[in-house]
Amino acid sequence: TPKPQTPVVDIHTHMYPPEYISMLSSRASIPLVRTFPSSPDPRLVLLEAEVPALEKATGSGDANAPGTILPGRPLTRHFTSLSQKISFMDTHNISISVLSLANPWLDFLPANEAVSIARSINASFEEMCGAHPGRLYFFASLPLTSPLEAILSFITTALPSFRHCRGIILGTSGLGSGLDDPAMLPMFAALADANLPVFLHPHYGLPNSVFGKADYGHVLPLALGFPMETTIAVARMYLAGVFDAVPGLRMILAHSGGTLPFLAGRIESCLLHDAKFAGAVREQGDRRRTVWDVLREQVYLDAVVYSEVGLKAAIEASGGGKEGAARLMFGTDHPFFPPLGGPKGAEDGEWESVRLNADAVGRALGEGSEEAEMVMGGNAVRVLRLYEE
Ligand code: 5CU
Repeated sequence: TPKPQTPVVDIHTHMYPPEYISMLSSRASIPLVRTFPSSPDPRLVLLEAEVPALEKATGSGDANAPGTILPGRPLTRHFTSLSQKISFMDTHNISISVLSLANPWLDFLPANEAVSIARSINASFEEMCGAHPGRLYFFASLPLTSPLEAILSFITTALPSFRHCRGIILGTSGLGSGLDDPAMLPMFAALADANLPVFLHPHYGLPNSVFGKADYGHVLPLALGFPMETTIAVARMYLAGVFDAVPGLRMILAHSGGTLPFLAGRIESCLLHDAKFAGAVREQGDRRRTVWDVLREQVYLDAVVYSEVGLKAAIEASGGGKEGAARLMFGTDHPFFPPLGGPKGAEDGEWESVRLNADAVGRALGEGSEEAEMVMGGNAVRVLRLYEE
């Protein structure tokens, strides 16, 4: 009998529902949506690194000159349209997508509006998932600018009403002071009790000053700023003892954990050689859980790293072999990183960014191997309970 095919599951795939785009269109500071006469699509401006270009374009007549590079990215249908998402999935043989609101989520909302907007945005995702049974699930967004009690109540009372919710998406700012903030512990505990993994995603990057004065487009903030942000956030959680305090917490780290697989050894060594931690290290002895233990027990990594070299490091850091491969999950980062400069309509065909990630899985684990199938979908089905009601 033929082997039943494991579905391909994309766990890193974003959308902005229409009400979110309306909010951005009325804003004066990032995140915002702006139209420019020289661009057929409105521009979506999200990142601090895009502010200098935004100021240049809005402060002078340059934006209308032919050939001018406009700030941000074109806001195409790929960011907002459900039918476009399904068509993207079909083009790339993706059976199931676990959708999430893209950055910066609800991080910027006034406290008094956050809960009602969070209800409405998550309800939009629930409706989209309901319209395509078996094909779509989602990571919910939390009203993080609300008082903690309201967030906890959102987790325990609102989220269970969303049948297709399989976790939450979270940025690195948490309640405003990062994820090592002790005030985050009740939230992490509530998520662990609800069996909802946290998909951790960067947005804030590194300060513009570290990237110098020359304009290298989005390369440095996205290739380096995003992964460092994730690495620092998780290292802070580890050093603060969050993983020990909430052993049921499960994190899925975007972009294969930033640079964590590569730097875990250095984090561990710096800790062992730091006077601040020496006493605790001695006292805990063999009971101390290392960064490596946390990676193997409480962390999953997406496979959005675009090369088998990074992917192999991620698998090794997650335990290696089959154990390590069981902790990685395929993703596309759609609608970011579309093909550029091709013929009109190229965005509706195959995306090189998707192929790079799928090829990396085949190269790292063997095309068609059991481990490759686990990463391409089997792990997501198991970890995110995709076929359960
Ligand atoms: O291209 C970008 O700026 C991004 C972004 O903002 N968020 C994301 O998930 N990927 C790429």
